[in-house]
Amino acid sequence: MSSSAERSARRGALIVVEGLDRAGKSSQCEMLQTYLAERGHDVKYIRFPDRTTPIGKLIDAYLRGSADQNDHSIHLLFSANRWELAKSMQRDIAAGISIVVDRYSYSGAVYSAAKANPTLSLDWAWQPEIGLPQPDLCLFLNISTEAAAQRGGFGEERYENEKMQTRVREIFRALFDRQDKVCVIDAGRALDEVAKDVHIAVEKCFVNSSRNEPLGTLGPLAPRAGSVPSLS
Ligand code: DGP
Repeated sequence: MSSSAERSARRGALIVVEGLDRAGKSSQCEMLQTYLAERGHDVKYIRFPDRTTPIGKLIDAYLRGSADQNDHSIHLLFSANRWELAKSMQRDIAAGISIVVDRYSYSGAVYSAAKANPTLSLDWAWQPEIGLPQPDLCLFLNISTEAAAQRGGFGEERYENEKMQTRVREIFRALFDRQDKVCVIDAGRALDEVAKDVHIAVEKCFVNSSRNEPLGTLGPLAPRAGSVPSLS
């Protein structure tokens, strides 16, 4: 089989970029999309929440503060917003298209659990994510809360305050202790330096990934145990 035939026979990769607000996710996603396209990969970019769907419009109003929602209801709407796209993501991946995703189930579980609502634990929050497409790689752009706060625009939406972001950062750490396929990248540096590490991690994923197997689905969280990956 020729290399181009091999490439088209292989499924695409599902690559998620996560991080605090203002960690630089959107810039890195854009740069990664360009990087992959320039190397001959078919690639798409999507972001969650997708504010264009009817559910996304409810989420948008909630985030901007023009509508209120019960913590559990909004949590399930965020998840439903991902489920809306699940089938088309699976179709694209099967057709050999790689997808770069700006936020995913990890933000979904973490931001809701960070509200410290006693009936909305991380484990509860993860449940509706089970069965969604399983990323081949989750890149966590790690930045301190203080550094994120200093970047432009912080404070415009509902969760953009230091108290919430500090909780979010702690809970990402707890979640990633219970997940594999996560790569933590120091995002407190210049864009190009961060991009270099992103590209190295993605190249490794392309070489090592189980892309000869069909795309998996997210399963339950591993039990709480083991060492905590360092985010410092
Ligand atoms: P962004 O468009 O990436 O700036 O995300 C908007 C905000 O929504 C951001 O503060 C993170 C938060 N967010 C993203 N996904 C979810 C989710 O699934 N659940 C909750 N509760 N918050 C989320």
